[in-house]
Amino acid sequence: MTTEQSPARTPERQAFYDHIAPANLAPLWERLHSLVTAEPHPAALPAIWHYREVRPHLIEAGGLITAEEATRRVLMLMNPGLGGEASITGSLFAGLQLILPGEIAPAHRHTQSALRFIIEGHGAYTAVDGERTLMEPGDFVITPSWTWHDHGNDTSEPMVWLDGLDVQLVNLLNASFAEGYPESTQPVSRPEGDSLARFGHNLLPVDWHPAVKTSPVFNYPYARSREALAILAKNGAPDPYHGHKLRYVNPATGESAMPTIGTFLQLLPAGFNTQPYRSTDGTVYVAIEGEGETRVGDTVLRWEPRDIFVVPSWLPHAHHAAREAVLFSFSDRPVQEKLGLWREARGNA
Ligand code: GTQ
Repeated sequence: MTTEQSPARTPERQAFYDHIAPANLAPLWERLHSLVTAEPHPAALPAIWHYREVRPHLIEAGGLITAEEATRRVLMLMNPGLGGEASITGSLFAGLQLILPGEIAPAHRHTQSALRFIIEGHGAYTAVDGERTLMEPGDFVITPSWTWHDHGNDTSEPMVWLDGLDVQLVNLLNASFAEGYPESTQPVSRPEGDSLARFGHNLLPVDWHPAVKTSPVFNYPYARSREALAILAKNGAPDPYHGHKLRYVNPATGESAMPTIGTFLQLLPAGFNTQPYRSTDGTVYVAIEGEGETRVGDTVLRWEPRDIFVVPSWLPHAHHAAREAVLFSFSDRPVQEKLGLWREARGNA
């Protein structure tokens, strides 16, 4: 029995529905087909934000409001299919954050986890639980749930990064808590690079046990990840569906670096076409290097470095790299995997 069509709404039935509505009751058979669909029907649409078009708006925002007054000066990437929701996919938030020279974004914490993927600028910092990390383009930086964090730019250039947060997931579950820190910046208690030394070299402190689900490494520098991809590309053939693709892991568990957001980095050799592929995790991509296009259903998204695009759940997509390309991506895949919901399909099946 498929659930594509509702039974006829006779006048007698309509009168019944009207009669029970005041009792907070409604007939499932009118809605079953839209509640339990044969396959995913995401409202989110494929979309792209070209950085060369977005950057002037960001800089304009920089003249309108300070990071301090805004708390976070972010232009949200609004999926055009989601009717003004602050979402790029059904479950995830994305925005571009600007910190101008001399500015700080004041310390606060929230139960939402955040990732930062650095787009432009060199050497501004984010501080997480007493440690600062200086950020470079391509770095993947994590703000774990409920950790104090503030951002600052002591350099002479603007700094821009892409924020990815699990806002919609946390709100769906009504599990949002947030609070401000009493000062605008938190005290620094550990030197820069401390976490990476302790946790980022395939070694762990001997008596350390993870207390939280997020990776203890909070900056995965691009220089290192890129080097791994370069060696993979030299050593063997790319996967037909993914090119050379790696996932970021929590070294303490081998699971995703963040519990709610999966993050990935892939290299597509020059001229390479991936085969059509789809999965249930709507995915946000950042083009870091190279040029190419991604076909998503009937839509073609042409990208160059710093562009951001989104592939909604279950839409077949294929990438073409005109030049050797590197893509960063993130999705809610770890959540779906933990719940036994995640699916993928290769080819157009
Ligand atoms: O940097 O803490 O894009 O709290 C949205 C909410 C960034 C942040 C966002 C946030 C932040």
